[in-house]
Amino acid sequence: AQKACIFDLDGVITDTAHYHFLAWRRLAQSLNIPFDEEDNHRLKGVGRMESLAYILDKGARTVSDDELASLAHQKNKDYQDLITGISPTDLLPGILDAFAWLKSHGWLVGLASASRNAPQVLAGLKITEQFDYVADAGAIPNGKPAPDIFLDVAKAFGLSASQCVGVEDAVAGITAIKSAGMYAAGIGDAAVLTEADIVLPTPEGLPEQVFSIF
Ligand code: G16
Ligand code: MG
Repeated sequence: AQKACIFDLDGVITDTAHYHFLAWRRLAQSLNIPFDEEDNHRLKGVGRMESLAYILDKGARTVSDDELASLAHQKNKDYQDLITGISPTDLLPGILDAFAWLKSHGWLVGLASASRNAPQVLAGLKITEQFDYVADAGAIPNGKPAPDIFLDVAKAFGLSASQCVGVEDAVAGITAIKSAGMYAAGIGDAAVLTEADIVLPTPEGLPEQVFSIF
């Protein structure tokens, strides 16, 4: 049967997760709200407005709708500054090998990133053409940990969840993959990504340890 691999972007294909962290920490600091690595883990894979709501809530802060929009804009501006100049050297180890394996074995390749900046990041990395389908984060109402974005890709491929492997670095993302009923490969720390079916420290090994046995 046809199979598909559905990738997350930030933290799986390239380390933009770190740039999101820097931009959020800068925004939180400007509001005098503490922001640490643990907050960062909770926000990985979580959409822009939901992340902002989490930070404001942590600081017990309420703001007007106008200020909310301006804070979100500020974070995105900082993030976009950090990702200008992103290039193929920013691909994480093993990613190009994973794409090559998938292509040579006839799998479909999808992207399920919560980021509205995903198309620019793919273009900078020069991997846009590796994807058969890229989900439009702006068109999906329920963000991760909801399964919607992964189900959107499966639907675009005409596949059932059991034919799909999801690859994620975020706790919210692994939850989304498992709620979608898919096989979840985590990239990172097994002690953090406890819901994943398998966890690898980096994308290296995806072909041998995940795809070939699926
Ligand atoms: C990413 C990041 C999140 C970020 C979200 C929205 O998701 O992990 O930290 O808040 O996208 O990004 P933007 O503000 O660019 O729309 P993913 O799913 O690629 O890990
Ligand atoms: Mg991610």
